[in-house]
Order: sequence, then C-alpha cells, then structure tokens
Amino acid sequence: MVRICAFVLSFVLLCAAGFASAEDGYRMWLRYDPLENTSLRNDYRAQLRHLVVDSESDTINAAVNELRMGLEGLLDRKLSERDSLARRGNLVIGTPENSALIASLDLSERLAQVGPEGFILEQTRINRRPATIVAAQTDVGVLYGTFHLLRLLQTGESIEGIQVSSAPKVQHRMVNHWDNLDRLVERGYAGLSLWDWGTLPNYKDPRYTDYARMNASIGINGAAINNVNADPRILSDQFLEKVAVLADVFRPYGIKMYLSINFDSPRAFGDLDTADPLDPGVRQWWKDRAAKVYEYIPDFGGFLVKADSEGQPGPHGYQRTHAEGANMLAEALEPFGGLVVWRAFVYDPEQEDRFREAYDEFMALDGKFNDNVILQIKNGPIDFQPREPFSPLFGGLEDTNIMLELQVTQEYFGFSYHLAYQGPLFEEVLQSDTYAKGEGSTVGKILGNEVFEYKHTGMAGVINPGTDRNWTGHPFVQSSWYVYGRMAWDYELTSEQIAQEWMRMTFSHDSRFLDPVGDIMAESREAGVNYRNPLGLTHLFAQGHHYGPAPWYAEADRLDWTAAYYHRASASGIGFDRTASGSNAVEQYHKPVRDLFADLDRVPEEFMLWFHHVDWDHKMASGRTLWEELVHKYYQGVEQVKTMQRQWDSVEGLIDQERFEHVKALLEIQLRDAIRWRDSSVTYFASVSGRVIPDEYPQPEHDLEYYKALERTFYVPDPWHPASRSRALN
Ligand code: BDP
Repeated sequence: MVRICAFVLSFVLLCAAGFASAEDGYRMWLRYDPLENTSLRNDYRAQLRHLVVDSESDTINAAVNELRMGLEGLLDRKLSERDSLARRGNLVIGTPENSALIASLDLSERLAQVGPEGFILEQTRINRRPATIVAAQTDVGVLYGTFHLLRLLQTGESIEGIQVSSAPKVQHRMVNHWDNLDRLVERGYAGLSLWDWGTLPNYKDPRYTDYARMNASIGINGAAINNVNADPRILSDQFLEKVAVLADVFRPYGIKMYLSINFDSPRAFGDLDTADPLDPGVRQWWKDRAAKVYEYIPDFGGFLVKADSEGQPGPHGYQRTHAEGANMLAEALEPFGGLVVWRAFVYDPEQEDRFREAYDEFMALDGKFNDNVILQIKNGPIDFQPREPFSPLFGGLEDTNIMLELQVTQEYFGFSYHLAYQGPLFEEVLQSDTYAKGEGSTVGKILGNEVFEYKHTGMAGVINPGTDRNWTGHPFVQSSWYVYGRMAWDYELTSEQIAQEWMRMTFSHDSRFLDPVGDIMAESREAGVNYRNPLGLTHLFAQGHHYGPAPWYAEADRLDWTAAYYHRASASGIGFDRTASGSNAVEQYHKPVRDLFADLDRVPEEFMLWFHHVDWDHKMASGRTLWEELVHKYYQGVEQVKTMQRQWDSVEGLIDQERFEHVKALLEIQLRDAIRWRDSSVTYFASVSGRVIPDEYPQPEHDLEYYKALERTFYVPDPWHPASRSRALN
C-alpha cells in the first residue's frame, strides 16, 4: 500500500513538474519567470519593494497588473502595494495630474519634452525618501514606462541610479491583420484568426487582453484587425458591436481600433447603386456610416483602405483619382478625428515596369490629399520580397503624410516553417538614405518627421498571428513582431541589440545561448535571400501560395505575376534593366542614389539584378563570373542553414526542451526546403543560360521537370491551408 501510494504520489509530482515546466511559448517575451541571477534579483527586490500608486484609471490599473505579475514573477516575492511612501524601496508611478507624489517632483518641463506618449524612468527622492519613478504626461506613457522597467529587469540591466527619458520617434505605430471574417487569415500561418466573431460580443477571451499587453509592451498604438481585401460586412452593426468589445479591451493599453473597409460598401450594403466618391449620396453614406462607427467606438482610429489593387474596388472604377477617393473618406472621419490610411500598393497590368507604378501614380497626387489621410507604403517598390531597395516614395512624397508598411508574417520567407528574423531587413530599410534633403535623409528620419513636415507619419507591421498556442507558429516569428514594435518606437535601435533583448526575455541570459542564437538571428534573413533570390533577383515564388520556387513560371494573364517578368533570364544574361536603357525606374530616386543604382560598376551586388540586365560572364567583386557567383550564393544559403542547425543543436539543455525540439524540427524542414529552392533555381538557370554547375558543388539530384512538379504537389500539402486557398493572386 505504501509503495502504491508512493508510486501514485511520484506520478502526480512528475506530472505536476511536467506541466509546470511545459513551455508552449504563449507568454512570448513577457515571461516573468524568476530571475536566475540571485544577486541581481536581490538588488531589484531592495529597490522595488513597494509599489506606490495614488491614482486609478483603466490604464493605470493595467500598469499595476503588469507590475504585479512582472515583479512577483521575476523577483519571486509578493509585492507590497500602498498609496504612500515607505522609508525605502518605493516604486512610484503616475502623472502629475493624477498622482500627488509625481506632481511634487515638478517634472512638467521634462515631461513636455517627451510628449504625450513618452515617459521618465528614474531613481530620485520624494520627500527625502528614495524612489524609482515612472512618470509621464498621460496614463499610457506610464504604461510604456512600466513595460520599459520590466524589460530592464527581464534583460538583467541594472537600475541603480537609472535616468531614462524616452519618447516614440514615430507617431502612429500600427499592426495590421489580414483576417477574414470567416477566421481564415490571408497569409497567416499560425492558425485561425484571433477574433472569435461567433462568441463576440458576449465572451471576451482573455487572449484579447494578452494580445493587447504584448503590443503595448512594444509601444504599438493602433491595430487594424481585418484583411485589407476587406469584407464590407465589417461595417455592419452586427460586426461593429463585436469590434466595439475588442476596442474596449485594447483601449486601456493605448491601442486604437482601425478597420479595413471595402470601397464599394455603399453598393455592397445594397443602399446605393454607385460608390463614386464624388456622388453626393455616396459622400453622405460614408458620413452616416462613420458616425455610426463612432457611436460604437468613440475613439475609433480610422479606415485602412486597399483600393484599385489586385481586384479591389476603388475610385478608378469611377474615373476618379486616389486622392478623390481618400479625401471623401477623410471628410467623413474628420469630425471625429479619424484617419484614412490609404495603401500605395497599386500596380496595373498594362504598365511596363511594376517597380515604377506606385511612384508614378502617387507622386502626381502629392499635396492633393487631406490632412487626415496617410499613404501606407510598402518598404520596397514591389511586394515584401526578401530583399528590395527602398521604395522611392520615401523621400519623394513631401506634401503627403506617409507610413511605412512592413511584413512580419513570413509570406515570402517560408511561412511559419523557416527561421527568418526580420530585424536586419527592417533595419536596412530604416537606415536607407534617400538623400531627399542631402545625406542623412534616411527612411527612419523621414518617418520620425526629421526631414519633411508631415502632419502624420507612422509605421505598420502586417503581423497575422493566430490561434496557435504560441501565436506565431514558428517561435522566432515572435522576434520579428517584437523587433517591428521596438523599431517603430526607435528606428535607431539596431537589429542586433533588439535580438539580444528578445532572446533574454524569451529564452535565457546564458551567453552559451545568446552567442550562437544571436548569430543565427543575424544570419537568418541573409540565408533566406541566398537560397531564394540572391544578387537582386526577386519574385521567383510559386504562384498563389508563395511558398516554394517557380523561376520557370512565364505565362499568365498578368505577366507581372510571373517570375520570368522579374528575372528576364536568357542565354546571354539575367536581370531587369531599370536604367535609362530600360524602364528607367532609377530616375525615381534622388541623386546620388539614382547614379549608384544605375552604375553597374558601383551598384551594391545585392541589388545588382534589380537594376541591370547583366551578362552571365560579368566579373563580380569576388573574381567569379555572375553565373558562378549566383551558384555560389545559392549554395552558401544552404550552408548557412546547416550552420544555423549546428548552432541551434549547441543550445540543447540551456532552454526548455519543448521549444528546443520545436525549433530543431523546423530547422530540418528549412534545410529540406532550402536545398529544394537552391536546386530548383540553379537547375532552371543552368537550363536557360546553358551553363553548368561547377564541379566543386554537389549537383542537384533531380532534373528540372521533377522540381517543376513540386510546385503544386510538395509545397502545399494541404489544399485547405489558408495560404493555398487565398485568391489566385500573384
Ligand atoms: C501581397 C499578398 C496578398 C495581399 C497583398 C496586399 O500576396 O495576399 O493581399 O500583398 O498587400 O503580398 O494587399
């Protein structure tokens, strides 16, 4: 009997231990497990013994909850909460308006400098008692300061004598979701939509709050929650009632609700037989609908609009311009302080070079948009490719509010199966110098409003998380969500610095983990470029799903959806001539960027085939010919994945086994796919160029026909996968 009991007990204990340590990634970077470094933990404990809050509001309560969770978790000790100062160990949070303690510090000038969303985090004395303070002009500033403090603890930074003043450099820091109302997520690879329309508005899934916490912790202040290929029904009362509940959950976290709308809504609702933006009835319809939206959501952020793009309706259908379309919506939202975020992602099948189109279309309209319209521009001129030069609209548009759109979800980076930290890509874009007003006019500075004088600027990240327990499918897609938010707050932070933060918060402080995994993160994007489309090749993706390669794809209704359109490979050479002898898209850049890109001898090799059609025998910096260099890069990409695998293997035992195994298995998939990308591509380009793959490389195992067949069979094993079901698009 005793033995049976002992057995049962040990079984129960084992199970409990198993559950306690099971790590499913749900908490993302807000993990708050007890800090392992006990001396650091003791220091923090002494400095942050009492949480002193003498005010209350939904947002302050959110900050208090977070501190309770964070400090109790990290410091492994119950937090004392009080409304007056203790002799020492005080943490005081608040604004001068709602906290007498903060008001007594007379911070008004310094708080004015950090603006409405900024904060001051420092150690000082209040009534001669030592205190760590988080002070801001607004409650949401306090919340941001709170998350900053927690981040310092999570990453193991000393707070002794801390003096931090921080303010977001970019005004609108949005996330976009491409969620359909049937809960399938376009280009979403982590389950169904987070928004459970069936149980809303009655049930507030606690996950909505965790979602808001996650975003607030990196400074996100707006969310557009439905697909830009928008279902008009989102503006129906039935859906607005549900959306309003989500907005209520987001509000304390400083996140404004935005909705993607369908330009044809007045028709789709059956109210009118036109959606012409100059029609008085249409204008009134939008005014009435906007008013309705504000009845449900008084602080509604605004509309996100994809118009006249990829089959979406828009003003062109009525021979009106984008400005006329956007301004009509802007007028409807203006009385309520709402914004129109109008996407610049447009391209017409008739044009000679898709690269040129958004610029040609929107530069002609510069200055014609109302003050509450923002143009949302993808980072590159085509479409979230693994590497693109920056869109020339950055530095081009001077009199139109702009916003940068980045993609976190890995549409072109192997879905949620490949590891591809996007920090280096985002950094590359933000640091790109447009030379709009001479040297130093980087995209980041333009967005920070340091170059022109926009009324509004912003950044948007297409994040597409879903119901997967860990939100993003691949645990490392979390890092791209994280880096997006951190860079939107401060585009001067480096991708490497942010990777360190994220790893410390999400995994471990152990340098035996941080060093190799830091290398993996630094290399992963470039590896993805190398095994997919090196040297400035682009859009070689299989059609529709965009998972695997299809460089052979050459015939379609729209040539600008084929790979051949982009690579232009022939027996003599490869690449798209965008210099004066070709489409002359280089003219859209300011000098000296234009001259640099136009000059085959000086163009950075990673952009070479974006701008030049180059002879296969062209000598590259390495001394190899272009053909040899191309092959070299493809093989290098695969080697990089193998290195990533070795590095990952070296961290076994340093982190939880669950996530270790998960990433390890995904890296095996990544290697399999990288080899297929490489072999498909080099086999195809060998067939076009008539060249052979040098002997020093292992030869592809199969012939071209074999690789072609994989496009529809292998890469999309599940025909019901949302990615393969999405519209038959490029
Ligand atoms: C493309 C995607 C498509 C999106 C489109 C967009 O393939 O699913 O709808 O961008 O951004 O990259 O509107």
